[in-house]
Amino acid sequence: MKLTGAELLHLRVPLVAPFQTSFSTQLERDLLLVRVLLDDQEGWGECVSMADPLYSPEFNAAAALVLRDFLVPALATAGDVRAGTVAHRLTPFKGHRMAKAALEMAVLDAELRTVGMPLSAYLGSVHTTVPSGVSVGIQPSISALLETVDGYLDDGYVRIKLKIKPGWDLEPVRAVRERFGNIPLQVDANTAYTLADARHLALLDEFGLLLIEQPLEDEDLTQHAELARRVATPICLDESITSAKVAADAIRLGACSVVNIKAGRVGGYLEARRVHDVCAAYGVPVWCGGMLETGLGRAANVALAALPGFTLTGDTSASGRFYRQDIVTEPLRIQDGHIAVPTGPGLGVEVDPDALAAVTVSREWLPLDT
Ligand code: SMG
Ligand code: MG
Repeated sequence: MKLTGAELLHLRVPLVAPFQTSFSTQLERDLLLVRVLLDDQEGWGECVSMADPLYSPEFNAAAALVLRDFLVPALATAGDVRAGTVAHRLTPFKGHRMAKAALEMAVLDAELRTVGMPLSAYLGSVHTTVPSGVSVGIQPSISALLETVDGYLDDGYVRIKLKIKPGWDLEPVRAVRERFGNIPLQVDANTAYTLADARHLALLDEFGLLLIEQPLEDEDLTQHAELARRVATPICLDESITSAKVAADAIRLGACSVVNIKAGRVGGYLEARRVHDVCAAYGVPVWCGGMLETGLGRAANVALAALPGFTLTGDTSASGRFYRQDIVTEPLRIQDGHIAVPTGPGLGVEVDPDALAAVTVSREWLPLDT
C-alpha cells in the first residue's frame, strides 16, 4: 500500500483529576496523534510522549519534528508500505521510538482495516477480556490517598499501583495495607531512588508487594541487579526497557524479574510483541503499562495485554480513569474488573469527530515528498 497522506494533530485533553508522579503533576494530557492514509484508507496512531522530556528523552514537539522531517518522508518514498516493515524502514534513524511507534500504529490500523482484521488477532492475542489495574498518583495526604483507592476498588479495579518517591513510600503503602488488607498492590518510583536507598527500599518487603517498578535510573541495569539482590520484593523495569534486546540483557543480568511493556517505549506494537516473546522464553512475567492514552492507545494496549505472556494485571484502566470525554465513540469501560478486547478491524475503535475537535489545538498535513 502507498502512503497517500499523513497528518499530525496536537491535542490538549483535560484530566478528571491531577496526576502526580515523582517527576511531574499533570492537569491535562498534551498529546500528539498521527493520522495516515494508506491508499486512502485511514489509520490512527497515538504517540505516548509527553509535553516535557521528564519520563523519557522524547517529548511531543520533538516527536512532531522527527515525524515531519524524517520518519514520514522515509515511508512516503518507500513505495509499498506495510506495518511489518515500517520499523525496518525507520531503522536508520536513531532513537525516537515513541514517534516511530505512533507511525507504525497508524499504518497497522489502516492496513488491518483494509483486510478486516482486529489488531488482537494480528498480534496473536488469546483472551477476549483483560483484567484492569489502576495507577494511583501521589496524593496530597494519606486520607486523600485512602479515599482515592477506595473509589477505584469500588469501580472494580483488581490491582492497585501506587506512585512513590522519597518521602512518600512506606507511609502510603502501610496505610493502604492497613485499610484494604491483602489486595494486589505494587509501587512505581519512576527512577526516583539511587542504590544508596537499597536499605530503605528493603523496608517495603514486609508489605508483600507484587513488585517495585523502576526504582533507579533508566540506564542503571547493573545497579538494579545489585538492588534486586538486596530487596526481596521483585524488581520490575519500565523506563529501562527500550527494546527486546535490552529486555534480554536486563533479565540475563538479574536487573529485573518482571517487565512492564509499553509499545511506545520500545518502538511499536510489533517490538512490544518481541519483548513479550523474549520474556516468555525466560519465564519472566510481563504486564502492559499505560501512558495516559486516549481510547485509541488504550484499545491497542488491551489487544497487546491479551497475549498469553501477560500474566500480571496491567495499567489497562478504563477511559474514565483519566478522561471525562474520550475521543473515541465507544470509550473503554471496566466491567467486573475487566476490559473487553475490541473485536472490530484495526484498533477496533472509531474516532468521534466532535469529541476530537473539542480538544484539538492544531492539525497539520505533512508534505510527503521532502
Ligand atoms: O495510563 O494508566 C496509565 C498511566 C500509568 O502510571 C502510569 N504510567 O511510569 O508507568 C509509568 C507511568 C508513566 C506516565 S506518568 C506521566
Ligand atoms: Mg512506570
